[in-house]
Formats: sequence, structure tokens, C-alpha cells
Amino acid sequence: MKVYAYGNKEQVHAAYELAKAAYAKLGTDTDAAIQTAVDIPLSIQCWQGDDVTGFEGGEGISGGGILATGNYPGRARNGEELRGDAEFAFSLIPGKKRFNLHSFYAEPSGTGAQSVTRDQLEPEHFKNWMAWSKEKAIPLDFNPSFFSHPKADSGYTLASADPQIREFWIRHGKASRRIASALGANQGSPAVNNIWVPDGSKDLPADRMSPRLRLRDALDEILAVKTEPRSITDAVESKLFGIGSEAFVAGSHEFYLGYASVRQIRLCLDMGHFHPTETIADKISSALLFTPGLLIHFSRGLRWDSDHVALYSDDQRDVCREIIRQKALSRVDIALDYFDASINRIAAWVIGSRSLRKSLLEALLEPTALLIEAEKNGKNHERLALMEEFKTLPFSAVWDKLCLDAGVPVGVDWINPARDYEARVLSKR
Ligand code: RNT
Ligand code: ZN
Repeated sequence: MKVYAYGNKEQVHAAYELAKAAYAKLGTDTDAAIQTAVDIPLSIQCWQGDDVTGFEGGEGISGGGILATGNYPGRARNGEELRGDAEFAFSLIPGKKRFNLHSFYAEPSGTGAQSVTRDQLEPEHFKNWMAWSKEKAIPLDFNPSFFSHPKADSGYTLASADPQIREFWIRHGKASRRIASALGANQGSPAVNNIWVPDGSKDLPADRMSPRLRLRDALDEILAVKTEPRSITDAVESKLFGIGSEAFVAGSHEFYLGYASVRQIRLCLDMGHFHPTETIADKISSALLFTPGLLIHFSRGLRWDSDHVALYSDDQRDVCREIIRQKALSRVDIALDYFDASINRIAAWVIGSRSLRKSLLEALLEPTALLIEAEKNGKNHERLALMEEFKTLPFSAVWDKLCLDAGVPVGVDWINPARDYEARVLSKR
């Protein structure tokens, strides 16, 4: 097999100097753009490492309107393997990283208990994660897990008409917020606690209002628990449909846009949760006007499914450009959300994370002031011409410099170490 070798430091530096001069003529400071780009924390989804299986002894996602497909060898089977894999992936991804957990990655055995029901989870069940977070300086984010559970088998959790089911999940939601707060306190920066529920129906419901009323009230109960704002950021995530919830999802976009605006919490926009040709870039400025901020799940919908590995696509670049043009970095949390079990899972992490950092850097390099000036002057043909010319500025030379300075492999050079890790570690599982 080919051993890739992309270039050497001198080439990267020489190409960068030319690129820097080209951008400078248009008013962009490439050094500053690199610095800002590496400082943006990317919240990397732990669940790509094990196909959203978790540590409860289950067999992966079920009953949740989401589906991981594939059986590529090497899935992480416990906390140690997942943390080890993540650390290795991080060594190939430039810039600041966070790690995003789900509640079913709890390790109660570390506290002597064999298992704990989700409504009884406590911060201490995440003490391995917190120790790791401290040691590696990787802050954590959190998600209550309202799927892959017998009490979610009816397709409804917080919106369930059965009070016992609903109350179980409300207790879970409250427990999750306490855990997220503890993570936040441990790391000294808020942990995002993102609520996504699969609640919906495969076929046409006769009553669309009652589940939504119950969902609203259940969320209100969960969010009523007092927490320290410096330790937790609450977010709610919408979805159009899922597998088995094709006809109706209670937590639709309109539901959560309304909810997040009125209750003043963050709205999570997942790129794969809209109609197949609907994109989210244009939603950002509107949602920022009426909510305190956003959480974006970078993902890729493909035909009827979401959650494919995020790529440096037009959709992704548009979203990044919007965040940067709105100067909204402080109000937008940036996370990845996909799970592909058909390819090397570490490569999936690296491909998506590098693509996202790359799109953010490109957005930061844009000479936006020139576009705004053309627009103000009514010269829309100049605005369009500039946009088109900016697409082929020597951006890749700046990206390579970012990777070099961040101490991660440049270009295709990360493929060799990933292959080596597969042979050394993954293939032995
Ligand atoms: C599901 C949502 C949700 C999950 C993760 C595992 O459609 O996108 O964010 O992917 O919580
Ligand atoms: Zn998502």
C-alpha cells in the first residue's frame, strides 16, 4: 500500500508566504485567521468511536429514530478504549477540542455499582471521564440519552402519554443537567447539555398537539432545576423525521425554535435534520435574533438519512461563513454529530473534524469587508465577482501552515499514522 508523503516544512512555509501576501492585498491577516481558527473548540462526538453503543451492555442504537450501519472492525468497547482512540484521533486534528458524551457512557462500575438506571445517574458515575478531562485538558459536553432503552420502545419518552414513562425520562433529564453542571464545574467552563428526544410516530398521528404539550411541559420541569449558569449551557435539538418516526416528530424545528426563543436557551440545529434540500446557513441570523445562542451539529444528510461524516462541502462552508460573518463565535457552540460504523472510526473522526476546522479557517480568511462595501454601494455584480474570485484564493497553503504550526500531520500525511494505529490497536480487538 502506498505510504503517503505530502511535502516538507520548507515547502509549506514557502507556499504560505505567497498565500499570506495574496491575502494581505485583500486586507486579510492570515496569521490572525490561523490563530482564531485553532482557538475555536470543536466538540467531538464520543459516539463515533463505538457506533452509539454506550456502556450499558446494549447492542447499539435502538428505538431512537437513528441507526448506525456497518461493522468495520475495531469498535471501542469500554471507556479505556474509547478514551485511547479519542486521544489518538486528537493527535491528528489541529486546534482546540472538547469531547461530547452521552449519559450511557457512564461508568458506574468504577464506583462499585454494577449498573445504575438512567434516572439515578450521578456525577460520580462520570469520574473517570472527569479525571481524563482534567489530565488531557479536554473539556466535556453532555447529552441525556432518550433512546436505546426499553422505556423508549413505544417511540415516546418525554412526550409519552404514560405518566410513569414520562416521569422516568423527566428524572433522567434532571439527572443529566446535574451531571453536565458537575462536568462544567470540574473543567471551569460550561458543559453544553443538549436535549434531543426521538419522540414521534411512524404513521400519521390523529393528535399532533397533545404530545407537543407534554413535551413542552416535561422540558419545563427539567429546566426548572436550578443550575449554575457558569457550569452548564442548555440546548434543545429539533428533527424533521427519523427511522420509524417518518410521519411525525414532536420536537420539530418550529417546536424548538419557539421553545428556545421563549425560554431563552440555545437552539441546536443539526445539518441532517431538515428536508433533503433544506440547509441551515440561512437560519442562523434569524435564530440568533431571538435565542441566546445556537449549538450546531455538523453532520451530513444523504437521501433519507442524516449522520454521515461531515465534509468540506458547500453546505458546511456556508454555515461556517455565516457564523464568522455574523461575528457569532461566542454565541455558537460548534459540535460534530455523525456515526459511520462502515469505515475506520478514528478516520471518520479525523476526516470530519479536519474538514470542519478547514471550513472555519476558510471563512475567517474571507475578505468580507470588500463584499459588504460592494453591497453598500449597490454594486452587486462586484459582490458576486468577488465571491467567485475568493473561492480560488490560495487557501490550502494557509490550511497546511495551520496544521504544521499546530503540530499535526499536513495534508494526506495523517493517513499513515491512522493505518499504523489500526494495525497496532484496532485490529487486535
Ligand atoms: C439524532 C440527533 C442526536 C444524536 C446524538 C447521538 O438524530 O442528531 O444529536 O445524533 O445525540
Ligand atoms: Zn444531532
